[in-house]
Amino acid sequence: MREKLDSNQINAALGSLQGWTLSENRPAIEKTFTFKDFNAAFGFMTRAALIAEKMDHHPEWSNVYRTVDVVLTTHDRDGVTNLDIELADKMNAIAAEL
Ligand code: H2B
Repeated sequence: MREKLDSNQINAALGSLQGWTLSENRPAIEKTFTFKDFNAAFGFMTRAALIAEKMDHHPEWSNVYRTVDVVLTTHDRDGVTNLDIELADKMNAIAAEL
């Protein structure tokens, strides 16, 4: 699960991850989530944090009012792995419930 993906594999995965793009300056994927209000944004972060901790895979993220900027990368591999893809997919699912 922690094999570094090459750019073809990353692009293939991004094809089914709505809103996620490859970061420009680093081997990472990113997305800006926008919610109804701060409550929804923070609810998203709370749920995502619990999942991230279970996966032992942690996002780089920041929150301003109702937006959450997320960057996912696997520091141990200095690249994007399936763990990033999996967490991105779970974050999309959480956001879809809010
Ligand atoms: N999160 C992310 N995003 N990348 C990692 O390489 C990583 C992590 N490594 N969370 C984990 C923790 C590692 O440091 C621990 C020791 O398992």
